Amino acid sequence: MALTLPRDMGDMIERGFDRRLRLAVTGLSRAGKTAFLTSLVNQLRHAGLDARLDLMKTAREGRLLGAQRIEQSDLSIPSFPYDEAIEALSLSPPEWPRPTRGISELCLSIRYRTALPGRALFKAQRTLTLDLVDYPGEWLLDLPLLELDYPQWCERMTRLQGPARRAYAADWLSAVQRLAVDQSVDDRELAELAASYAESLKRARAEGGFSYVQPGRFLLPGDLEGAPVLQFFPLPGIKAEDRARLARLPAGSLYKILERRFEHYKRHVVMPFYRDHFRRFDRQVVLVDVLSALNAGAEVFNDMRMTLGDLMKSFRFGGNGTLRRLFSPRIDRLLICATKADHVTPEQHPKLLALLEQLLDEPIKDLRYLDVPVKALSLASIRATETRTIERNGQRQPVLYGTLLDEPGDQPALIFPGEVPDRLPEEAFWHRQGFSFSAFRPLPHRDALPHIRMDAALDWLLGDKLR
Ligand SMILES: Nc1nc2c(ncn2[C@@H]2O[C@H](COP(=O)(O)OP(=O)(O)O)[C@@H](O)[C@H]2O)c(=O)[nH]1
Ligand SMILES: [Mg+2]
Repeated sequence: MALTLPRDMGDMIERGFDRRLRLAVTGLSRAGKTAFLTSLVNQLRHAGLDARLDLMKTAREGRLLGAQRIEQSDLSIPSFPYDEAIEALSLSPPEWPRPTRGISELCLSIRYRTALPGRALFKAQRTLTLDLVDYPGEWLLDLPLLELDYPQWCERMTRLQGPARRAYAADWLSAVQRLAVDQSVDDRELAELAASYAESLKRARAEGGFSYVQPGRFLLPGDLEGAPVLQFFPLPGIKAEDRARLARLPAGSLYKILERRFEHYKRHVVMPFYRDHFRRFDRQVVLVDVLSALNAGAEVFNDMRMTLGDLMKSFRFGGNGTLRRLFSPRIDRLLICATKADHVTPEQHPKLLALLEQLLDEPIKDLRYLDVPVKALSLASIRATETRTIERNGQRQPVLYGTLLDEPGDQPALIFPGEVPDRLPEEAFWHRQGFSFSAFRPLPHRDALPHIRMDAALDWLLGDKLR
């Protein structure tokens, strides 16, 4: 008689034997999530063949046999477009995969030989089922909203406005400042104002490079595009201490409508993400594009620092915080990566790592205190440059060799992008900024995708599960 288990129970048994792992990858948009997941899957597919995975113990010991895609476990989440990504990278000339928005998932079955002591007979083949999830880091920026009421949020957003940011929000600000909190507004006017607010966030992101944008879904609305739940905004000048007075305003007033939508957004957009997805992650990768932020200057760099500080709060769920109380997450290991390390020459990599660690100094300290294992790395998921050495003024100097993305003619060039500061830059640094990172076209590839330290990432994320 065939024995079948209810799905949940089968899931539980596999987990008990350490045979299933849910690994989530996040980062702000363009941090390199698609590239990272594509490379991760590609390296595992090529394990035991041509993938270069010396920093991954299981592979080094010759125990990693390979990986195959199997049906994902959550059929309601869009599939991660791995095949499309590989297709783009295989074009001539190769192209970067198209940007994805929202959450996606892919499932791998990894085969390996155990390293447990015992006779050859018992060096059994095992499989680890790996669920991979890609989701926007912007969504994590909404976590703090769960602890704020609408007046508190307004106050916070007003405080955020630096000069460059205010410039992007000028149209919206002048429109919203003409309104009074107690006046009535119709749906159309509200939709227009909300669209103008969302537009200012999008421009601050796309043109200004700013990453602190709230609410997170305004930038990447997914299937909520155009829904009233996304049609609200902070009212400038509102203070948390005015709460009692504001509470007495009529239900149809501008203030009351916005407050209701804000609360609705928290309950029906922010909470479900944590409840339905975040709560189920076992391990988490956070990708940070430190180099692009450095390129963009002081205000953007400091903005990214603040953004990451807030984003990382989602992983600090010890004690009796909101997250633990509401969702009891179970992430037991974290990897934080400075991506696109191939944009600088190899001797700069230690500095890039030091800078990442300084950027995330406070969150990393908090995680260590809570005893969550966390590791930081600099890596290139898909290496787009090679390193060469040139002689300049009698000195040997490493340079990058690659094809610039926005250069016509596709001629490879030798480039020295400059020095990465190994600590948080001071005022003076921004005035004598001596580097410029440009985007490269991916290298043509025949076998496994070229990378830098993806194997170290894999070792930290999976090594203990492949013994
Ligand atoms: N040189 C280089 N560029 C990368 C790498 N990873 C990502 N990029 C660049 O960053 C862009 C955004 O990456 P993507 O993975 O789409 O970011 P996502 O929005 O976080 O999914 C890509 O189109 C590439 O131009 C890398 O490892 N090396
Ligand atoms: Mg993506």
